[in-house]
Amino acid sequence: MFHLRWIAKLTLWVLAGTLALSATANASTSYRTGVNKQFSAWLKNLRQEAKTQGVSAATFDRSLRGVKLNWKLPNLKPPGRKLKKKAPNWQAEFRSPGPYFKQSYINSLVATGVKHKAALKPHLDAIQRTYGVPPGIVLGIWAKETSYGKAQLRHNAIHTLATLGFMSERPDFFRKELLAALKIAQTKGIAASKMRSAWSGAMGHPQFMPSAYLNYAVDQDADGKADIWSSVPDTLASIANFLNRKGWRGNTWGYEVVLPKGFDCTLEGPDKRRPISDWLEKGVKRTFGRTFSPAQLKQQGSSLLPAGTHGPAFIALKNFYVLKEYNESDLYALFVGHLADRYGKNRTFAGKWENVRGLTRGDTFDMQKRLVKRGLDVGGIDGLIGFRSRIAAGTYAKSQGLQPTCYPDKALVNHIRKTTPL
Ligand SMILES: [Ca+2]
Repeated sequence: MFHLRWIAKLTLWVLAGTLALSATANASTSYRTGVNKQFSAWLKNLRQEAKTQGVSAATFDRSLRGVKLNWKLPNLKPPGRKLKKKAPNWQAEFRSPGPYFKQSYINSLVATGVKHKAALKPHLDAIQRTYGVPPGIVLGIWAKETSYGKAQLRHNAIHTLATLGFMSERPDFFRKELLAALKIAQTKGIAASKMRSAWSGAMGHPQFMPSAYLNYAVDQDADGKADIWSSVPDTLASIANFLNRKGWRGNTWGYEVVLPKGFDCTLEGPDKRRPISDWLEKGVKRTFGRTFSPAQLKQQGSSLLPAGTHGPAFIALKNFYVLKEYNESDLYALFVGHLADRYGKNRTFAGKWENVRGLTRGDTFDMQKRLVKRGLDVGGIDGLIGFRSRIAAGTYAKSQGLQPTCYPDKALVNHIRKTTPL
């Protein structure tokens, strides 16, 4: 009896569950039908705007034929719903900067890059003559963006931008990029189906957004098209043109250096740049016993300490900050510069990246709030350690009579908690 009753109960429960599920499915289907209708209206409106910007109805219809909302993209904000964004993991421990420069990864990029450098020499030389950007830097960006064009670009730029322009965290930004992509299809001889991109709409080997393509892509192989999807010369020249226009001048991004004992790590950052000769007067030296030429001594350089005093130190030239125009991370710019150096002589950093783990993102967030309360500039309370947070941590340590390392650790965070209540 009991057994039968149990089965009956279970059946009811399964039935109820199925009904509830199908009700949810129906609600979800009708919700999506509604959203698809809004998307169609949005496209109609966009078609008009595109027309006023010179995109013909034929180009528009051809480029967006069969477009569907892609519900799998990250950070979507569908109409009437909340942003589906992954919240920062405040419990997550920071990785130290060291693993970003994994030697096996760099060595494999160097091996491939050296081959490309030899095979592409005539193109790279011509590009350097025109844009003044050395081969290693151009190859370094190509490597970092798409592994020298090997990375798979899984999206059609126009289709992914249509979803992001319609329902994402930054709809205006992506809508403008979508219009720029349509202009490329209209005026640059590139078919929409050819414009392969990452989910974000970053296109081709150099990962240009469509507006960057319109501003910086060039036709190096003179076939009439700036083809950053299948022409390597066009790709490399487009990267070089971007860097030239952002202000790249000369041969290098900066130099690894050795700091003297007791060096003031709070002197980091682009607003404290000074001639390299001044840094030498403070006891800074080049690594591996190298010296600076008289011309180099006159260059303006900033001290750069991605792991504070717990890692290699660098003098960054203005060109380093040009690389940050490509991607705003210090580590990205350093990676490209370091890789460029290694195509010449494959030698790793002289300094050692120490393990500086132990802090969570929440710890850093909390520390930043307290440092701001003390009137220090942390460059934004975001739980991330940029150079302004490093300087603020160092400045705090100095004010407390502690030895500054300019990279926060548990002991420093606890010290700040005690002295600076919120
Ligand atoms: Ca071309």
